[in-house]
Amino acid sequence: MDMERELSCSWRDGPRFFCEASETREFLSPTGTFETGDKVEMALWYDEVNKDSLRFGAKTTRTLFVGQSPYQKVSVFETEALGKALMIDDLWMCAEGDEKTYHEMITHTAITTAKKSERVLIIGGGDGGTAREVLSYKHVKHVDLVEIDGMVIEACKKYLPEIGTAWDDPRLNVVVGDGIAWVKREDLEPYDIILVDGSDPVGPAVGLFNEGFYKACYDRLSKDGILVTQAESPKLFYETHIELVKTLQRIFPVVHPFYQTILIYAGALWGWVYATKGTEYTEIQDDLMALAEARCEIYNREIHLGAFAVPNFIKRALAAK
Ligand code: SPD
Repeated sequence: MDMERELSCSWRDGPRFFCEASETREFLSPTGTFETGDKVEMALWYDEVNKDSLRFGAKTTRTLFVGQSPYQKVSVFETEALGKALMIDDLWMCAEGDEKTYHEMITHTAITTAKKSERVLIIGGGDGGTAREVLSYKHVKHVDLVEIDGMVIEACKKYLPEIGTAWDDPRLNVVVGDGIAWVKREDLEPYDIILVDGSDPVGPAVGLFNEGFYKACYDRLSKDGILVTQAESPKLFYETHIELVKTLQRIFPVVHPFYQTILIYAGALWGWVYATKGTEYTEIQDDLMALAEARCEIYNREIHLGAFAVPNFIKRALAAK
């Protein structure tokens, strides 16, 4: 292989990384052989590793931010395929080229069916994408966004301003604090919609997958209130997903999981749960759907209705005790 020989150990050369081959090997891709001591260029990939058996990765061209908060590791990268992306504890949270699917689905499924959506609570959502979608509606009067980790908000404001475009909206009240404690407060005015936009169930987000938390959410909702929560991959995190749907079924009279594909998320097929005090996901309000369809990249009436189609393996699991 036509490769310059170098003797020094691994080093960084701008955004390109190299290492020294420690043995002679033949590779299929790129085709060729390198020998001990050859300088080998390495692409810098960041992978979300699941159960030590699957990787979901992106080739990165720049590391913009890496920090350790009291809660978790926060990283922002520039990726070749999906633009800038946020990882928390080495798990993908959002990527510019892919985030609209997630933020549109978590937001508009609730708003287009809500009888009232003046007061909205977002738990998590530190990248600002969900707040951006909620605040796109002029009739929304007040949004509380309660994110436990100030570092996530600051990193996203600085490095992902294209995602959080509504930080300065006067209707948005950002609280850096514990969302679980927030929903237990009995002095709060009821919310018409609660959106749980937390991260995966590791670190501070573990408590967002807990019955006590969702009971408190139920109590904080207004008469016709709607809750939508992210619910992990139904394939890769099957038990977590099923358990979350069943937990919500013990609390809310109407509960429907729904699905959409998110390229960067582990398992690609992603789940959310729609839980209400009575409203059905089919009760679409035409004027609100028209507003959503006018602005969204993927969300529309057909996507909304189709997303609630439940795969058989999930139907069976939910039917079983
Ligand atoms: N690993 C994916 C977990 C998704 C949870 N929320 C994403 C944050 C986007 N606002």
